[in-house]
Amino acid sequence: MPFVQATLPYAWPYDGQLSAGNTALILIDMQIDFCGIGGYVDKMGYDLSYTRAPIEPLQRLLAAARAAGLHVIHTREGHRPDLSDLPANKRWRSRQIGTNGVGIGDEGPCGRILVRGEPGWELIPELAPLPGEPVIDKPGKGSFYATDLDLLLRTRGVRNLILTGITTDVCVHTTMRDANDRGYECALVEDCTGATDPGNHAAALKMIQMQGGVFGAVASSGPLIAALQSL
Ligand code: C5J
Repeated sequence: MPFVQATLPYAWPYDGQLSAGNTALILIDMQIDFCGIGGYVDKMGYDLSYTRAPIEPLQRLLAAARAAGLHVIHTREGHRPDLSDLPANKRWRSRQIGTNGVGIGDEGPCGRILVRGEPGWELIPELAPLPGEPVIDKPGKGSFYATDLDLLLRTRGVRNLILTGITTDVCVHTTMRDANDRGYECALVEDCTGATDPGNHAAALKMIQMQGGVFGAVASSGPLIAALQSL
């Protein structure tokens, strides 16, 4: 029974039932607005190196997942151009931190911030989806809320989720918590995720490991890739 031995706090998945058919790699919000020069996170004044750090390890993990035949699913956070799916409080709060009161839905250096169809909302070219790989458009932080992700996973017989992307403490954690409640067996890949604040990244990894793995397990890409290569 294949386990990824180097995961914390337990060898993942819990029962060794790891196969290409029952496992999906999910890449969360690897968008220009979050990790591109001039995107939303850059404009907020954060150090972009933190959200760009996962790109290279994730390229290697993505190649291994595709070679092993895993399901690969990408997500994008964004809103309709008329902003009818953007809650007023989300917009208001984003304007508090943005430069000159500019927030979600407003014009930024890469088009309107986190608006579907705008350049900044696009996935970065380094991790572009292949034809046939679903892209989930989500209006919120979690990948299940107001999307058909759960339907896609269940229809494909997926029960193990390998979670990557940005940001560790927001969209990746929200997705992991929700997935865990839905019964998915989750592993978050520490070097294939990143946060705007390294302290938050570390805390997010620590939280997962309490209570015997309260939301699942934490993996790193090296041992995970080795496990995928032996499937
Ligand atoms: C945020 C995300 N941080 N993808 N979105 O607003 O984590």
